[in-house]
Amino acid sequence: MDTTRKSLSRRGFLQASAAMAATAAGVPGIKNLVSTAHAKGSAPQAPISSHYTVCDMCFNRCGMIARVQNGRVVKLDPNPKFLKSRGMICARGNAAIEQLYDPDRLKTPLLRKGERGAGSWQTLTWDQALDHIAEQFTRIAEKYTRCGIMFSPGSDMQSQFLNRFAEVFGSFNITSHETLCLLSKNRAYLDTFGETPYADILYTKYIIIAGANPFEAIITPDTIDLMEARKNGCKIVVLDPRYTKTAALADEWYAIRPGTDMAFFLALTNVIVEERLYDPAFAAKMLFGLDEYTAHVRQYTPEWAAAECGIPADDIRRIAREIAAAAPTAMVYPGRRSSDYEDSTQIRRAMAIANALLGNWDVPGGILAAREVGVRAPYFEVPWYDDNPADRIDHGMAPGLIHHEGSFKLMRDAIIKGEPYPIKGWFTFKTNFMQTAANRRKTIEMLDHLDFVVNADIVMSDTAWYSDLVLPSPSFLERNDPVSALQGSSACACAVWRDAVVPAMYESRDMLWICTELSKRLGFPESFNFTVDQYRKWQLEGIPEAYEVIKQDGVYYNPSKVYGIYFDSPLKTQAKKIELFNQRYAHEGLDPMPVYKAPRRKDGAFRLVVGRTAFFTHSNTNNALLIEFKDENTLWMHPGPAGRLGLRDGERVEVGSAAGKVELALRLFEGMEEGTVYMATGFGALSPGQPLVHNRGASIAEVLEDHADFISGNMAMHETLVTVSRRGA
Ligand SMILES: Nc1nc2c(c(=O)[nH]1)N[C@H]1C(S)=C(S)[C@@H](COP(=O)(O)OP(=O)(O)OC[C@H]3O[C@@H](n4cnc5c(=O)[nH]c(N)nc54)[C@H](O)[C@@H]3O)O[C@H]1N2
Ligand SMILES: Nc1nc2c(c(=O)[nH]1)N[C@H]1C(S)=C(S)[C@@H](COP(=O)(O)OP(=O)(O)OC[C@H]3O[C@@H](n4cnc5c(=O)[nH]c(N)nc54)[C@H](O)[C@@H]3O)O[C@H]1N2
Ligand code: SF4
Ligand SMILES: [Mo]
Repeated sequence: MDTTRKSLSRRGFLQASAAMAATAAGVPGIKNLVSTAHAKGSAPQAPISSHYTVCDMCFNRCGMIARVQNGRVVKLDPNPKFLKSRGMICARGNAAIEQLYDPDRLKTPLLRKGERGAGSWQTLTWDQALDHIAEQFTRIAEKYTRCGIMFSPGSDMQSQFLNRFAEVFGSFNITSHETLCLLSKNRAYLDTFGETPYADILYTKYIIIAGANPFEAIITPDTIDLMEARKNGCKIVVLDPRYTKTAALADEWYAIRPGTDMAFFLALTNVIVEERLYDPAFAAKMLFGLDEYTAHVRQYTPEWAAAECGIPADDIRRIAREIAAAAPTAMVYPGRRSSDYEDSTQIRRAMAIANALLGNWDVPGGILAAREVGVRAPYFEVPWYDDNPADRIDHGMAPGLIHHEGSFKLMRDAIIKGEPYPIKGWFTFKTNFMQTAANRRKTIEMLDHLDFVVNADIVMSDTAWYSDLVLPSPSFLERNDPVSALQGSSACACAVWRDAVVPAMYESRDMLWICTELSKRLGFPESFNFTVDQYRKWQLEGIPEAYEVIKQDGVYYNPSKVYGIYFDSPLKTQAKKIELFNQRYAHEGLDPMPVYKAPRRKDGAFRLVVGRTAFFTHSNTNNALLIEFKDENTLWMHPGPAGRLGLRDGERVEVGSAAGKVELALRLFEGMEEGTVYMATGFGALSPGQPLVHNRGASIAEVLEDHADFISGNMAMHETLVTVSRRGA
């Protein structure tokens, strides 16, 4: 593998950008810009063409204009017409150029020789690679049925092709990174409002943010809107065991004890119902189970909650009165990642119920349901295979499993056990479970039960490193992608597609091409007999005007009404109202209203929590520009407990849990709740193919124990208790 690093340094990158000329060839509607160097009379530079694209450095998909000179992408700018990202691209978006020209890119298909993870590879042609996959899939399907292969498409505009492929091939066992991400929150809101909501932050006047960090974990437009709302006088209250960037910009920050948010929200709603601070007309029309809920939360007083969560009772009472006074232009931020606790669905339901009592449904500054953009998934036939098992492997293992997502945590356990049936193959695309799923050793143990693992990535991730066959993918700047409907807040629901800005480099091939070629070898070519442009036109059949608009502006907005759409329609819950009391839960033996259970505690142990940094996306850390911000992760700990353990800032410590043990440097930080420790994700890579993070810092996936949210099956990543000691002590 080529590990020489010839790409631009950050300083060079900034200088090149500053001196850059831009002309508008290729993009209608973008004004010609003139090079500053040229304007000063220096030698004319090669012309620069501009091309719409959509960033893929994280799932937000912000609109971009790529500037190309001499066939190379030289600068990325925000697309000013792209409302969702409000004309912004972040540091990671800018660093996409480094991702494109990264010398560590995968270049050809590679077949493992020798042990998994030993690093011996043979170069294959694409024909050989595709024949090999077809042969292995056929062999596994014949012996273990078609469900014997698991498919894991990551977050990508082409993931729908791998989904379609899996369905036609005949496997029910599809799962995605979402089962490590937001399923608890989705489950909670589906089971309360009948919808997964969007937050109208721009207009809100009071917001409680608990278990989210939008000034670092960037979500568009929420992050930008929160900044704007703050300027407009919105009060921000943050509950986080860490003093995050969001906490730093908030009006109030509480270092809540991890795992006790439900206590806070039960007490908050106790004050709202006891003092009748809700709108009675809204309650009568929209809420189901208010009487039961009022009786239920009587026990959860602010004084009781204070003892659990560490936030003073007077503050809880005051915050409840303040937010109720600001309602309905007020909210508890629904958040996104909720792969936290075994009780996360119920914790998020307590937050959803607080929103219900604020009456903020479908109004400005409140909680809005997704709007129809009008993009549709083209219909296709799915064959029936008689010998397949009845259902997906994790069926019935969590009462609120979201069927098309499943649960990676429960599937991995089932594969290791071999029950209810064996899975022997795995196709992963653009996802890196070795780093992002809790308990790396268990992922390796699962691999020991698999005969064939194929992975498509742009670099040799840890998951690729442990695969049998690795396929080189083009980065987002090199491919033509289908239409994607984006929400963010419902006010900016839009449709986009992506055209290649530069041709695909090396031997990289996109997922549509791979699925098309495999479908020919596996006997269902009719399922992939289209070009991406034909597919886009099918997707846009309901909104044909969008096709030309996307070409012209790089984005299409569906100018539909934003507020008050669902106010007079029955909700999609069983009661057709907002369910404070969930009848289905009661029927299934689950708590119909959230019941507080104190988190586990152990003397001398700390709770390890996860969370992101502004300049990396998950495990995408091997980027020469971004690594300049932070080149190693550290263990964050409050100086109080560190002093009691005799640990000093900067020294190497061992962090151990029931899952594993790692070693890294200690960072003492006053802004930590005393029982909590934290480390960033994406370091301590096993793969030498990621030289900037290979064996650098430590992998949190090695120490995180794998627990699941009891209701949704979502990974629960804050359930790990660790001990911390001096290295070698
Ligand atoms: N410890 C810890 N674990 C976590 C989290 C955390 O905060 N801490 N967060 C959780 C959450 S919310 C999520 S969403 C998941 C995310 O989990 P993953 O989806 O596994 O996350 P990434 O690390 O982004 O992995 C993406 C992989 O895709 C590759 N890639 C990037 N671009 C392309 C491309 O264009 N084509 C192809 N084929 N590959 C590409 C990257 O090289 C990388 O290997 O992680 C979860 N796990
Ligand atoms: N820069 C950047 N932006 C991203 C991503 C990225 O990787 N990098 N990933 C994107 C993705 S996939 C997602 S899902 C979103 C995630 O967006 P968020 O959910 O906002 O992200 P996290 O960083 O996981 O924030 C969780 C916060 O909860 C805190 N916390 C831990 N335990 C508790 C607790 O018990 N109670 C409370 N109240 N707080 C607790 C953690 O310290 C952390 O600050 O971000 C997205 N945006
Ligand atoms: S938030 Fe940043 S990395 Fe994510 S899509 Fe937008 S510009 Fe790209
Ligand atoms: Mo996520």
